[in-house]
Amino acid sequence: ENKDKLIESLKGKATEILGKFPDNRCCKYLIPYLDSEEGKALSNEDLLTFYQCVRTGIDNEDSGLGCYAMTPDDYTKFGGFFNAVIRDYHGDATGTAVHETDWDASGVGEGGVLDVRKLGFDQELSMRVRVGRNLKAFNLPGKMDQAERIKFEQQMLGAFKALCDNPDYGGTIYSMTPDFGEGVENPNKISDEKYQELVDAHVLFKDMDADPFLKSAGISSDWPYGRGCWQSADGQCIIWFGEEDQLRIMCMKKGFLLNEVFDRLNTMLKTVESIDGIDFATSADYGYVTSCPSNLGTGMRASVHVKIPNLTSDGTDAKAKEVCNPLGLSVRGTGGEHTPIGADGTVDISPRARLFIKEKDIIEKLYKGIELLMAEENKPK
Ligand code: ADP
Ligand code: CIR
Repeated sequence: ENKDKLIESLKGKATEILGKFPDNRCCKYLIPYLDSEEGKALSNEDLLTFYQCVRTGIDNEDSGLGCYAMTPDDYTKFGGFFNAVIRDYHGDATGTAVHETDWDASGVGEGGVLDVRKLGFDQELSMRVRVGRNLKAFNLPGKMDQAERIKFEQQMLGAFKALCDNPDYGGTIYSMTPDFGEGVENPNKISDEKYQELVDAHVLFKDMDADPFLKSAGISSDWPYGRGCWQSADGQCIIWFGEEDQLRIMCMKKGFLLNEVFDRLNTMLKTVESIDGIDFATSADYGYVTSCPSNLGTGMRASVHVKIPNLTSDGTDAKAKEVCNPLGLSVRGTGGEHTPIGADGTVDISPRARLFIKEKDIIEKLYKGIELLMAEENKPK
């Protein structure tokens, strides 16, 4: 009876929201899903998990996706729902595409070199490539409780120590976790000042509690337990733990050659995957599993910070988005998602595609995207 009530309430809210926000994919697909054979057969327990997955899209009416997975299994358990959302968002009209991984970028650019100086840049660009990854052995962050967050951090400490001991990386572990529970001290705890310094340097992520999308999904719960990062001695390799995905693995540096951050990340991932206890969750159809369906597949966001004062002369990113959208590029602020553009007109540009695209094609898309964007920026008025 309670089950029927929850189903009717979800469908009612979804219908109401769709009247105002027809692009809310969670609301669009949950109605036919709950009416389908698969939806009707959900046990009470699974229905509650499903509610946890879609709650963010009900609470945040302007969601584009409006759902997160709570465990890697959810993508199959609620397959009828997620499959519809995923193939719509990622533009797979065939409905049958299967994700393939390919990091071999030796054929892109000129002999594998993507040099932004060829695009007219005479100053170094800040370049970053990250991937989202999750371990099979743990729940996705939305379903983790404080104890599991601590356990996950403690398990990762072994991997981070292995990287610190590796002469190619070295480095430091920074943790925000107040304590490991039951009076156990956290040896890597940083001060609030250090945390802010690392956020300002783009090394650590911002306070997740301030993000209503993550909050409704439980992804920001128990903040700041189980949150922090490892950073290599040269500062360029970083692994976040406890953000939207269990792990965000990245390379970041200032330079001219986009392929450098891409190739170094590929090398670093091979090292990380060879460490005991690191077994990433994958899906046969969707590649690497991430919390948010937008990141499935490669889990990759490849970005640069570029200055486009003409396209941002009104102080907003409106014109930049107008130009970037048809190019398949996302525009973010200089502090990341949901932050303002830089005062000098600097924005964060990255290809939007992550699933049903190869890693090597993402980095090439970024290079070509910068070229097309700068052509618009420099067009005589
Ligand atoms: P994600 O990239 O993991 O999806 P965000 O968009 O929130 O998450 O960005 C996280 C952090 O990475 C922010 O501090 C952002 O400024 C920084 N960042 C992203 N791209 C670059 C870049 N090319 N150069 C410097 N910092 C970057
Ligand atoms: C949404 O559904 O709109 C949010 N949960 C964020 C989705 C992914 N991020 C994005 O599109 N930039």
